[in-house]
Amino acid sequence: MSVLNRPIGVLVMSYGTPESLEGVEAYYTHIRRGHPPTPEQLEDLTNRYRAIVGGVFPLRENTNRQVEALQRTLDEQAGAGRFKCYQGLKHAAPFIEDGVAAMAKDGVTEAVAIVLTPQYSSMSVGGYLKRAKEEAQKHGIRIASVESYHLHPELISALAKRVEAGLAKLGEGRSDALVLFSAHSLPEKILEHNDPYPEQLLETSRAVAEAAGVACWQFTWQSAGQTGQRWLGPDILESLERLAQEGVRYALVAPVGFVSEHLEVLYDIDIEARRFAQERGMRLERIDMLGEDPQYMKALADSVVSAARELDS
Ligand code: FEC
Repeated sequence: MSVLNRPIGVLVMSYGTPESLEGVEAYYTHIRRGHPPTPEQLEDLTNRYRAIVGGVFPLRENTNRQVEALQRTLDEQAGAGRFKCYQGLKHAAPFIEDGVAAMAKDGVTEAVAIVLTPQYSSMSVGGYLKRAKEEAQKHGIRIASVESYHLHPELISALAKRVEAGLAKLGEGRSDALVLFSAHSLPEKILEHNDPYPEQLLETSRAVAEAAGVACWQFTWQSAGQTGQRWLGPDILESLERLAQEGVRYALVAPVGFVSEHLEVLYDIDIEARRFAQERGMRLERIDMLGEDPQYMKALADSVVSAARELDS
């Protein structure tokens, strides 16, 4: 029987966010691999969450909606019942291991693991997949994985449309605007092992710029951690400082390493970077995030269906 004739579990993985302001400490401790944050670090993070939403954590609902939309897209594309989606989060419940256990409980024996972020790094997507595979092995589930889909034509087209709409927000400034593609920074040590993350991000940015007809663009990092190590740069604030000195007055940020609205977008770009730009006489706008965009869902569904074919071999 072909693999496409039996139900296959789809472990859809995302970062995770706290349940409430009281849950921030446990969440932060998990991110820090069991080391609790100092009171100052905890206060800083709690204040950032307060600044964006005052106690609501948008990533939770956004991820729920994305997983539901992917299920609908897979049902349409492959037929209802062929795939069943389960959620697995990196730093919050339901954790990756909970998602795999839920599949096992339902009798799933074959599955595809996919992370919602499009570009691969050994430190990000690689870490999610390792946990998924280890847990699947314990339950006797055969698992195929999607490592990246950063150049899928539907993803590029969805992002290009958002760049075009974002430039339109700048009105007359659009013709002088610079598009600043961005993604979460990682410690520089990933470069020691030829990690594909920086190159994949540049490839996504280049393809989106080309599809949107944008000639004036740069790539920058954002949201680096305060860990004492060197992180990939330049950071978005350094880039904005330099651009302001060069006379750039309009910038559109396109965070192509993120797929929904959450802290790193709503605080780091919409509050911190925007204020920083304004103080330097620049106007900064951001593209709308992908959320449940049908083209993004198609990119995810195509990636799942082609990974599922590996289960046959
Ligand atoms: O809205 C939310 O509640 C969560 C937003 C959020 C997303 C996200 C995505 C990525 N991260 C990545 C790497 C790191 C590394 C560290 C790290 C730390 C944090 C902290 C918070 C946080 N991250 Fe995150 N990240 C989000 C939130 N991240 C909060 C802790 C405080 C801070 O630094 O602000 C450093 C860990 C360490 O201490 O060793 C590394 C990467 C992504 C994008 C890919 C993905 O979605 O998985 C890479 C969303």
